[in-house]
Amino acid sequence: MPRTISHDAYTPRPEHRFTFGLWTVGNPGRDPFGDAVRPVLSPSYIVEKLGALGAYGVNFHDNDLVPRDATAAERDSIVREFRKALGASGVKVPMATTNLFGDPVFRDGAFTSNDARVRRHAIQKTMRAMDLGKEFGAETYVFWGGREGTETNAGKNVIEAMKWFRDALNFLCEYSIAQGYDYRFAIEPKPNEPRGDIFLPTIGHALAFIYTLDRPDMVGLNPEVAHDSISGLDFSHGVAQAIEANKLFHIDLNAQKPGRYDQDHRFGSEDIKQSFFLVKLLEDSGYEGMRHFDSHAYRTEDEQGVWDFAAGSMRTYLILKEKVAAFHADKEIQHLLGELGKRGAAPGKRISYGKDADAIRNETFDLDAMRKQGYAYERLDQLTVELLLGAR
Ligand code: DIG
Ligand code: MN
Ligand code: MN
Repeated sequence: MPRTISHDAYTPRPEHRFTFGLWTVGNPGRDPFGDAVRPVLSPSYIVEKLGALGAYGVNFHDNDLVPRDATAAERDSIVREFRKALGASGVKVPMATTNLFGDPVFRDGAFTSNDARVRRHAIQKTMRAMDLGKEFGAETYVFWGGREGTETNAGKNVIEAMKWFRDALNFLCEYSIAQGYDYRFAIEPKPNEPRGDIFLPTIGHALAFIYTLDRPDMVGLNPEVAHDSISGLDFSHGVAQAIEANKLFHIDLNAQKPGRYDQDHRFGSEDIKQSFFLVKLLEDSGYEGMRHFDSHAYRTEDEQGVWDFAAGSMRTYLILKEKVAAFHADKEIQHLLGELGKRGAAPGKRISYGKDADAIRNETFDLDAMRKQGYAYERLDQLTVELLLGAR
């Protein structure tokens, strides 16, 4: 039995909705300082292996599946092969996206390049990639603007760039409607890399931008753990804001040490407590979307290591999901949360001017008592840590 496949409470199954990009387990281990260390894996083989591991779906950039220089006949044969592999394994294709960052033509960006011909080419390439995604039933379309940004502001009018970005998304929303594709678009923020600075760098920037679009209802977010960690932000806070705004359309799970380049490590392999709180947020909020791992195995790994990476990503999520249930069942934790609930932390304790203005205007407060009262977060966090360490 390969060491990767286990059969216990943490064995992933399609209903868990775990997905991987072709580019993740297919990552050959190339980095800016070294060549590929693993052979290229075919899309069909990847589908077969992910299906065997219990994944629900696989996602792709257009060129992960159909190389840029493929002829029409080659495209058709690749699509046929891929469809056969999907049919044999039951693996789905929930999300698709466009590679608007690999081709040198996008060196100054795609939708926000200073060259209008590049901007138009990027839109055309995305239209075709949307067609390809829909051939496999993709429902979410991700926009990661990896090249939308600058190294110097000397040559870029960022106000104009925002308008170009908006034009592209407005155009593609209309294309989706005209084609009857009913895609949900998901913008993926990232602060930098490969550009010195990337536009729409955080969940907040992207949310604000979405509300300037012609059809904001069609556009949400695909936030990624590592991209917020790079900026030193608490990722689950951004995800909570996206959920509260009904804009969490997809999510990229991985792991990252703060203050480093985008490591895209295996989910849960770095900050266990942050990973726990993220899983708790997704599960407690009833998030029904994909749990997409946008990450890859260490460059040290051979092919078996890649499948260890994939299996570990899903297994850790399920272990943390069980810890969430243990958190909710823990009497001392729930007692402390109950005390906070009585003080006003319980959901639904809202105010409005119409209902509360008079009461608040005339309310008296025992400020001395309020100043003295603590919140027992030290005990609450200690109990959480002990639960995660298996000490309770
Ligand atoms: C990088 O984090 C980006 C690309 O891998 C892809 O376009 C997107 C979808 O997960 N994430
Ligand atoms: Mn990343
Ligand atoms: Mn990503």
